[in-house]
Amino acid sequence: MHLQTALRKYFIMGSQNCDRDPKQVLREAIQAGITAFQYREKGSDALSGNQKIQLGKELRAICRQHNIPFFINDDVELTEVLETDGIHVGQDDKDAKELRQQFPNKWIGLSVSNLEELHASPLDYVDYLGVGPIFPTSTKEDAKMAVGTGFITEIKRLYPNMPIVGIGGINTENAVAVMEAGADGVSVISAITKAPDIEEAIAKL
Ligand code: 3NM
Repeated sequence: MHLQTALRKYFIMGSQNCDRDPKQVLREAIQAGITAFQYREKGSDALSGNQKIQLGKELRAICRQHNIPFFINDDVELTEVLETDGIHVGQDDKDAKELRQQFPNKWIGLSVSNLEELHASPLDYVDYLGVGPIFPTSTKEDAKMAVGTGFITEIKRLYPNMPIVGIGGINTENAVAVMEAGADGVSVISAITKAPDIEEAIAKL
């Protein structure tokens, strides 16, 4: 799959985001039309060790079965164990240049929250940027300040060829503004995991 196509409806989830079986949530989201998935076990309620690996294997298998690109958040070891299509890292995680050397053929995504981070980032080594939080969010415990959709337009002006996905507080109502600002896609957690109707939510994103 082409990366820009994959970014269009990019679902991120870990067990801590679900109040029911994450495998079932992922299956429903795939059925409803997500274009990529990121496994992100993070925060105080996250799984670790073998439990994290086991759920990762199950979610990876579901994505493989349906041809949905599978990304891992931050975890270099699981990138190898799960044979992911890509890895997404934050500013404080492993350096993108080193990752590129280690994984020449995987997609590498990097989070960017402001201009300072953008200018300090090794953009030559990443395949896409996760830009946000665009809107305020309570899903991420240490989220930075919301930047608004204008930051997406600004990055696209500076780097027209860099694929961008907006993240943070994006929902069925405001996703259109993120796309209109120039994003290639929207990445969401709670807009899907907390949706009363997953099918309807994903159709609107
Ligand atoms: N990263 P929701 S915001 C995982 O700004 C994540 O880099 C962010 O969850 C960033 O869609 C965020 O529920 C949480 O707001 C996104």
